[in-house]
Amino acid sequence: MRKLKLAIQKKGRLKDESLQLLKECGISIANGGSELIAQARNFPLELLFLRDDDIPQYVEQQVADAGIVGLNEVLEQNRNVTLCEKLGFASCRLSLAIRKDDPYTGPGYFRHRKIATSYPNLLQQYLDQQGIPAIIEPISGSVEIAPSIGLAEAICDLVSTGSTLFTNGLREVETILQSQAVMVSCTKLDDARQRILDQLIFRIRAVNQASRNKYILLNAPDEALESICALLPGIKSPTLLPLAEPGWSSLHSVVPEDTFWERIDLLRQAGAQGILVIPIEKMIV
Ligand code: PRT
Ligand code: ZN
Repeated sequence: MRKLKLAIQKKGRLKDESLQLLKECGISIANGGSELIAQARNFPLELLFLRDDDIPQYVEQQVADAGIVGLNEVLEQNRNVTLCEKLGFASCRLSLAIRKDDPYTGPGYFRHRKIATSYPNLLQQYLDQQGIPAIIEPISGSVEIAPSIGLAEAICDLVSTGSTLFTNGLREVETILQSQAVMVSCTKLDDARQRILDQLIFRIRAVNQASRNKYILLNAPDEALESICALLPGIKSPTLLPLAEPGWSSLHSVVPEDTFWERIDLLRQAGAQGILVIPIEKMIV
């Protein structure tokens, strides 16, 4: 039987969450990534464990059919691969940072200054868009120390919490890319492998939709139902069931995680009681 060869990071920030995502998709892996290659037990998938920098190239060259890698790496390398799906983890941003006490008035600050980075192509694109000539110093690691050792006046690096910049006396002044882990695939997959990839992405969407939403149950007096329903549109519309007590109903719906607390306050003001909120495991819309 045909299998989809999926490259994931061998060691590093993306590995555990890539394996966790596959697990939540119901895919069980025979070994936890100690070897170079592992097989899925219950899905036509073979995993290749690689350095993240190599994944876009291996997918382009069809050594792997698909891969999970940071969008930052895909765009920096500009390989001929298809971007299939944003995966919602390993979120970070590629930002420009300067010494914290330096006054900053805008991107013009970087004119003719030296900027150290591991992302010279993305940085060059940004500088070209801004029409700012600057000197790019490409380095492969420890970018954050470049200003303190006198290698550059500014840096362009990935930031997530901002604590690395802070500890090195730097401050973030411009974001040039929002990144996260993505699924990429080879541009010429055969039909059988494309079908497996589509099935995998279908499952990933169900898992990610579920994690962005909560299932909500509440009781409400019938006269408050109209305003409460307007606050909880759900997937199609909320489910309403009469309670044993006359004049009251139970309402079930789905609420997005990011606006959850604001809505709870509005629901209580509208008369909702006995609110239960439950995680959703999979969500197929
Ligand atoms: O060995 P291999 O080449 O496979 O791994 P790697 O060391 O090149 O990559 P790794 O594991 O560090 O990162 C893999 C991917 O994780 C990156 O390509 C990004 O897509 C994503 N990611 C998410 C990050 C971060 N967040 C991140 N914070 N990658 C790196 N960082 C670094 C950043 O470079 C800086 O040094 O963390 C520091 C900043 O973090 P904060 O939290 O202090 O802001
Ligand atoms: Zn790497």
